[in-house]
Parts: sequence; structure tokens; C-alpha cells
Amino acid sequence: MTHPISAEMIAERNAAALPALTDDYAALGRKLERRGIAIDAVKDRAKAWSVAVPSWGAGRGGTRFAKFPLAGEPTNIHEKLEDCAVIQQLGRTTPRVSPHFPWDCVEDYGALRDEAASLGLGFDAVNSNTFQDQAGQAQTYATGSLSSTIQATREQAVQHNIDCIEIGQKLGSTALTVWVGDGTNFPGQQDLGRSFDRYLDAAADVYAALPDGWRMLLEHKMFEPAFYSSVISDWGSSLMAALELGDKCACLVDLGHHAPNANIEQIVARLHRAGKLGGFHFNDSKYGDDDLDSGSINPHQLFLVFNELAEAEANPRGAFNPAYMIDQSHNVTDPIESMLSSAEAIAGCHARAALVDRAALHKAQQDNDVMLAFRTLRSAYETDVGPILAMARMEQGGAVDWLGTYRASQFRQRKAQERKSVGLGAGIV
Ligand code: AFD
Ligand code: MN
Ligand code: MN
Repeated sequence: MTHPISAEMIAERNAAALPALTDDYAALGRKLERRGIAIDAVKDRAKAWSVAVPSWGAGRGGTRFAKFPLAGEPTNIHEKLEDCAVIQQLGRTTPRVSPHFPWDCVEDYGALRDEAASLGLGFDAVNSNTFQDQAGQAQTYATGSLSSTIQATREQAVQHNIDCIEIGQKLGSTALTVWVGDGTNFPGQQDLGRSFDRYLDAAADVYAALPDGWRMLLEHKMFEPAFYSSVISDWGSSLMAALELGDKCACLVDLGHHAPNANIEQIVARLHRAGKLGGFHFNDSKYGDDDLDSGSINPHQLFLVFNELAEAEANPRGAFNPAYMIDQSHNVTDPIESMLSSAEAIAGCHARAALVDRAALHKAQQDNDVMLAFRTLRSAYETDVGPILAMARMEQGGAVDWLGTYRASQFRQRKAQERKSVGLGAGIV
């Protein structure tokens, strides 16, 4: 296995940080013990949990107005994997990469799988792209893709999704995430009912191509690029589609894809109730699909989502197996730092949700003791689980201080010498 950051350097810096960490961990352990919680069990749970990183998040993102490239940012899937390996090596919560096609297309996917494995990485859900035209493509997606009124366009979109499944099989993936930008910009532009019917017919053809053990995850999004109506605009449309398509199909919740102030944790509970909670794209937002770093704007919401997930896990209603992924655009930071910070924020909410005294919460809810129920949740939210996450990282070979260690490694500066520079331009990704 090749590691992009020197293991000796990580070990040295960890050794220097260990006395303070041991002290903090012991203090937190005593505090949790008084609440009847064994800190080592929380740490073990943290170690067993992981979230995938998006290949497209490894490069600098941009807005509609501009992209400001970063010297040394990756420009192809091989370099992106190397950067994802840094994130995993230092943080130890992100062992898988979710690829996007055709952005990550290569000649030999078996070799790509080996390359990832040699970096300590595997592949998560494959993402199709029918929201953008590619060079040499016969049909344009200007009229939509799976829901287009034009049959040849729908067929092309179906075939692309099937191609993605085939690539995914070579990569060891077991899920296809489908997000379409289909929709309209003007009232009357399309029939709202028939466009959904066309989407369902085409999606059924993709569904029929799913291999055994695979899942199809439908990602809803309220608006953008369509600004009047989107075909799969919300969790209701997504749920209707997933129910109609079949057992292997479920809904994916991207935290940035809802109306402002939507109660996302309730959506999570509802989808779980329907047996259709397929997965997540974690990010944060203030206005819309901002794709900001997870936990940077509304960490409480993220915690409440994980509180519902902890409830769901305790009441699995059959299978409970959501796919956890990050989907962010890093416009002003080094993406490696952003994804390490985000993974820590997400893992922190996962760990804090495990601290909720569920019996006490349920009793307070049953008794209609509003304040006690609220404070039961709040005391878990207010617990600083940093020492648990840092200890889990260290014991797995990661860095206690991932930011300081990453910067000391000069990884980005080294890559700025080796990698070709990225051109200027606009870009949502
Ligand atoms: C979109 C969606 C979807 C898609 C991504 C591409 O969140 O996950 O794959 O952006 O950048 O808004
Ligand atoms: Mn997404
Ligand atoms: Mn998005």
C-alpha cells in the first residue's frame, strides 16, 4: 500500500499530541461514565462508521461566475484518488470514493480499481451525468434526459446509466445514484404529469439493468438548472418514483436540495418509515444548493439528522443500510482540508447521536415533558466528542491534528510542482 503522507511524520506529530489527548479522553470518559456510557464503545462505533467522498469534490469548485483554481489541484481521476487517499490517511473515516461519469472515464476500470486499492481506497455509488452534453453525443439534453419528450434522448440517457452500472461493476460498486436536471423554466413549457410519466418509464429501463445486490438511488432537488419546475423536485416525487420502480430503488437525500428551512430530519424519518431511505449527500447550505462544507452553517441540523438515523437504526423496519456520501463544492478552500473538516463534522454528529439517552428521550416524549425531551437531545449535542474522534483516528494510523499534519506535509505545494495547472473558467462542480 502506498501512502501519500509520511507515516513517520504522522506518528511523530501524534506522539507530541498524545499527552493532551489522553488527558482529554480520560476526562470525557469520566463524564460519559456518569451518564452510563462507556467511551470506548462510542469510539469503536466511530471507528466502524464511514462516509464516501465525491471524486468531483477533490478539485476546486466554482460558481456560475468564476472558478479560482488552486495550484496543485487534481485534474484527472488518478490525481483525485491520490488526494482522496490523503483524506483517508489522515482522517480514517473516508475509505471510499464516489465517482462521476463521464468525468472519471478511463480505459481500464480494473486497473483503476487496483490503483485505488493500492491507495487504501474502494469505490462507492457511481453517479451518472445526463445534466450536461458531452462531446460527440448524438442527442442534446437541452430538452431533458430521462423525461425528455424525444424518445432517442431518453434512450441515450438510459444507455448512459446502464454504461455507468457496467463501469461500477468493474470498480466494485453496488449502487447507481441518479440525479437529473430535468424540468422546465416556464409555466406551460411541459406537462407536469406526463414528464414524470416519461421519467418513470425511462428509469424503469435503467432499473431493469440493475445487477443482483445493486441499488438505484434517486436524488431529488427542488430547483436548478430548472427554475420553474423540476421533475424529481422533492422527497415526495422521489418516494413515488422509488415505490413504483421497486425494492432495489430508494431515495437519496442531499441536504442542500430542499426549500430553505425544510425539516430535513423529518424527511429522513418519513423515508425510513417507507423503507426507502437509500442514502445521503452531505453538505451544508444557507440559501440553496450551496454545497458548502458539512456542519459549517447548521451543525445542529446535521446532528438532528443523525438523531433520526440513530432512531432508525434502533428500529430498522427490515433493512437499514443508507449509503453515506459527501457532495460538496469547495470554492475557496483546499478541498482536502474541507473534506477532512466535513468528515469530522459528520462523524461527530454520528457519535453524538449515539450519546442520546434514548430511553429517557422516549419516556419524556411519552410523558409530554417537552423541556426534558429537548434537554435530553441537547445534552448529547453539546458534548464535545473531539477526543473520541481524535483517539479513533490515531489508533487507526490517522492524524490527531489533521490540519497541522496536512500543512506540515507540504502535499499541495509538492503537487503544485508536479501537476499541470488548471485553466480559468466558470463551473458549478
Ligand atoms: C448536483 C447534485 C448531484 C450531482 C452533482 C454534480 O447534487 O449529486 O451529481 O450536483 O455536481 O447538484
Ligand atoms: Mn448531490
Ligand atoms: Mn447538489
